Amino acid sequence: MPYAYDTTNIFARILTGEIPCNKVAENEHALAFNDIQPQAPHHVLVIPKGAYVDAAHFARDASDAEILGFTRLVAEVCARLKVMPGEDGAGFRAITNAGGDGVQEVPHYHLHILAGRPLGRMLL
Ligand code: IU
Repeated sequence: MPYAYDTTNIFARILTGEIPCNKVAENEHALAFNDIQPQAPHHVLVIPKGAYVDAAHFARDASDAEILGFTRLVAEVCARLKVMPGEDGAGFRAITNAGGDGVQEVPHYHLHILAGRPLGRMLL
């Protein structure tokens, strides 16, 4: 179920360069940039460059190279933010919202990387 990039999809417009972003890292298959409404001292969104609507769509249809590139960029973001988990208590939270029940706002797959403060238990 590929979707066509269109002018209503803000992340597609960021990928085409039509709209600027505060870039954190990038590789051939993925882009990472700061969320405009950060929920933590560090709040980065990692998105694939391919047109995937959500995590399930990406996991089902992306190529191995795309999945590897995306995953490696997550590691690069954590390294750049200096939040790789270690004995100093550093760490991060990675979450993604999908579909209606997941309350996904932007229909292009994005992984939220939150870090920089104790994030508390996730209580749903
Ligand atoms: P969600 O998982 O789809 O609910 O989250 C969308 C996120 O995209 C949310 O945290 C917004 O602050 C963020 N965002 C952004 O960084 N830049 C934008 O231009 C828009 C939304 I629109």
